[in-house]
Order: sequence, then structure tokens, then C-alpha cells
Amino acid sequence: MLNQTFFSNHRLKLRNLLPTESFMVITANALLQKKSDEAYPFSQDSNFWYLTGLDIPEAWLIMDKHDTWLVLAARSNCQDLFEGQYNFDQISQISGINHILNYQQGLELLKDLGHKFKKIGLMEVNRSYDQQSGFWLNPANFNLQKIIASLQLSVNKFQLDNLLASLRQIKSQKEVTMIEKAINITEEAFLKINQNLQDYKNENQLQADINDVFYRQASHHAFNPIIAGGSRSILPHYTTNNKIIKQNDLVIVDIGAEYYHYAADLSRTFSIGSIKGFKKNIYQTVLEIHDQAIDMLKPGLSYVDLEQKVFDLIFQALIRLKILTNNDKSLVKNYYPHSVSHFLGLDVHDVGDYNQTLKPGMVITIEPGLYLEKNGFGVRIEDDVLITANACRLLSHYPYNLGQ
Ligand SMILES: [Mn+2]
Repeated sequence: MLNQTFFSNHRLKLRNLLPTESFMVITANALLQKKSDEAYPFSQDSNFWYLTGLDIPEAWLIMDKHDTWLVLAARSNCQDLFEGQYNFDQISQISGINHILNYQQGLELLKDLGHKFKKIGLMEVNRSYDQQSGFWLNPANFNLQKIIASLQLSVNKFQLDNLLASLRQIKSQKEVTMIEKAINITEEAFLKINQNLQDYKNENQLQADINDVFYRQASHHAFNPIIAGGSRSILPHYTTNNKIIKQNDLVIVDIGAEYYHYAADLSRTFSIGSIKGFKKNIYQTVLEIHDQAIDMLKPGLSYVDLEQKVFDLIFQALIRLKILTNNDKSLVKNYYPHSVSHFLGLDVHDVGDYNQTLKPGMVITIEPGLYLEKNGFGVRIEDDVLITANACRLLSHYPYNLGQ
């Protein structure tokens, strides 16, 4: 599906953005321990994959304005025996990189380039723990910076982060095709849920059906699936997915398959049994705001304006529904604590600058939601959208009929 040109084109684009007299290094992610001698399934750094197509832990990509090298980490005999050795032909074939070095050669190259050039491009590292998300970051980048520091090169650092984000935020036709494949698989899972909807007694039964669809297509979850039934649906990031579902519960299913590392991110709110009265009102309100948000999308609209306009629509709806009884906009976050949109791509919350206008080739989500703690339920509807030359194109097509 993807050949080496896909990746070498990305390298060419990045190379054109590098300053003169510079070189750059970017590292693959490291494996992380799960328990004992067991690692978590490997998840590659998205920037490294974007530039190489390789799922190898702890490799480095080194580039200057003319040449490209791949440096492979040393492996133990045990790894070679149990997991197989590096396949150099395959690595070159996937990535289009022919200069493959071992770790020692890589260090020598970095020293040479450090003498030759004045600037080194690296990914920013300013922390090892992400306070907001509450987790530790992959240590590979931090390690690379330590190694670079130990070489004592007399070069100035510049950051690659924004350069890569500026490229990744605009998707090529091939990238859009990958995202659409991921969406197709995700929608197939919605279809299966719809077929079995009235039989579900527990959230984990939905997850089993979703896994079945994803794994049979050699896909997997791009992010931890959210299957939030009943009162759990008020939590936008609920991922426990093992609680009992009762008749008349709403279930928010927020899932995304991954295809060649590209993510889908879709949410549908299903109803176990028919939906009536206030719940239906809320559902219709979210759906209307979803439709209005999509109607706004076109190149030139600023991301900040989009968020503000949708926020205002939600504020007005809360007044109309008499959920809010005064004009205090600061209360909206109690019912709608997240944004309406984010970039989508190799990362589910993809890189990109939110202080700019929408541009053709951007792929974003539209996901209004309302979460009513007092009433014990929430509704979210999420689609994936490509910004086109004149307006936008919905990439997802699964219907909004609550799955009945
Ligand atoms: Mn999303």
C-alpha cells in the first residue's frame, strides 16, 4: 500500500526546511517494561515513522541537507534468537535508506557532522513526565539528548518539532486514503454493535465485538477505546469498559482503528432500547450542533473561531433547554469540558498549530458533546473531516440514528 517514496518524500520536505549548515537526529521510541521480562506492545514515535516507515525500537534517523543515515541499536543474542535478527534488505526496502550504521558508527558520524556543521536539529525535550496527562514520556528522546550532550559538539540546537508539525498537519492524498481505511474498519465495528445492540449486558461485550472487527483486519485500537454506558457516559475519557448496561441506557462508543499507523476517531451514542423525552432532546441538540459545526468548515476559518462558535451554540442550547438558568458562560464547562475539534493523523490528537486558519488537506474531528451529571447520562457524536479547497468533505459516513 505504501512504498518507500511515501517516506522519502517526507524526508525531502523536511530536508528543505532545514537551515543551511545543519544536520538533524531523531530517535525511534524505546520499548517499555510491562512486567518481569515482558514489554508493552511496541508503539513507534510518529515523527520517526513518518520519515522512515520503520517500527524498530531505538533506531536513529540522521540527515543533513544531502545525505540520510539510519543507526540501529545493538541487540542482544537473546533478542536475535527469540525475535529474529535485523533484516537490512527489508529495512532499506521499506524506508528507502541505504546507509545503515551500527551504534558505534552512528556516534562517529555524529561527531563528524558536529565538526562539519554549525547547527543540530533535535526534538524538544523539557520534561520526562507529562503533568496534564499524568504519565511518563518515552525515554528514548531524553536518552538521545544525553548522548548528544556527552559528545560535546560545538553546535547550536534548533527544534524539529514545529517543522515536522507544519508538514504533518497537511495530509497528502495517500495519507487521507489511510485515514479513510481506518475509518472504514471503525464503521464496520459500529455496524456490528448495531446488530447486537439489544443483547449487550456489559460494556466489555461491545469491546469484544469491536476487537473482533479490528483484529480480523490486522488492525488494532489507535487509542484506548471508550465504551461508556449509563452514568459512565458523563466521563469523556472513561476507559474501564467493564460495567453492566441496563435497558434504556445510552452508551457512548468512542473508538478508532489504526491503518498503517493512521488513526480514525469516531464517536456514536447508542441507545439500548428506544430513546424518548429529555434524553432524545439532548441527543437531537448535540446532533444539530454537530451539523452546524460541519457546515462552518472551510479554508480561512480560524480554529479559535470554530471553537468559540461551537461553544456559543452549546451555551445557547443549555439556556434553551433550561439546564443553565443564567448567563454565566463559565458554567458551560460543567456540561461540555472539552474542545469540539482536534487534528487527526498518525496521532489521534495529531500535531498542528491551533492558532491558525483551516487549510486544505487538514484532517480534523468534529465532536460536540453534552454531559449531564445530574441526569446521569452524556451524548457525544464525532466525525472525521477533510478540509478541501472550498469547504470540507466528511470522511466518516456511519448514520446518526442511535443505532436502531
Ligand atoms: Mn476525538
